[in-house]
Amino acid sequence: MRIDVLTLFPAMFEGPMTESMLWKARDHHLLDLRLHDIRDYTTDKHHKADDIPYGGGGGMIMKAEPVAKAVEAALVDAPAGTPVIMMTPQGRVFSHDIAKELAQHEQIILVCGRYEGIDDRVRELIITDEISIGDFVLTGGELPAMVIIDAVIRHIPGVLGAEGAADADSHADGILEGPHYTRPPEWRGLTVPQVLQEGDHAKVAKWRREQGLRRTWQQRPDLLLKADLTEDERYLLATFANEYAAKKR
Ligand code: 4H4
Repeated sequence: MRIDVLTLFPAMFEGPMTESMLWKARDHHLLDLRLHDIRDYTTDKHHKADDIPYGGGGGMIMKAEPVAKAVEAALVDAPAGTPVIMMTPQGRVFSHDIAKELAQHEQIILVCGRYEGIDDRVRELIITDEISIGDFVLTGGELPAMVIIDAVIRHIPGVLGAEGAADADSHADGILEGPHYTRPPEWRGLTVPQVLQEGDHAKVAKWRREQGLRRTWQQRPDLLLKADLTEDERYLLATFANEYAAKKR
């Protein structure tokens, strides 16, 4: 998979994009990450990539032409339908499902805004998707781009090693993962659940699913409204509610 990142600050990507899983993905040619400095596409002698907003209001807005030229350069030889994604608080909120959707493409282009955003004519003419990583405003789209890259590459076969591991992630099937443990079996008076120590795969899988349901019920009950649950699992949730009610009495 190829990911093009258009940014005014390519150096921001050097650390995170050269560590562990991301580096392995690039080293194994599973990820072709290309950074483009938008400033390279300015044409004036001051390499101006931003300007004051029409109508006043303070702050600066990224100029349309350098961004458009950078996108056009990244789109050379790109497959038809390659997503050109702008990270913005106004976008659809990023999720596991969106990460999986984006991972299906041969190439995606991530456009990192700065300042108060990008001239809206870029959004009208060039951007095909707007994604937000949450309802807050950051100083730039670079960190959201790194979040998106990290989540998307988990769905590229071979990146995680254990095939299908991304499908076992929290949110993969609509609920959270349960607890994880490693050695030692006892630590500061807390013991690893016996079922995990015994290692019966079927029992472990059942325990993990139940623990995921319990954690989802406790931490993110909203997810349960959309999750695909069996009758037994719905019954189990009712027992959690009864346990909780009994404790409250
Ligand atoms: C873009 C700030 C648009 C404000 C930006 C606007 C996020 C986010 C983000 C730098 C850029 C900010 N990107 N998820 N949250 N004028 N990006 O904050 O639309 O308010 O992805 S604006």
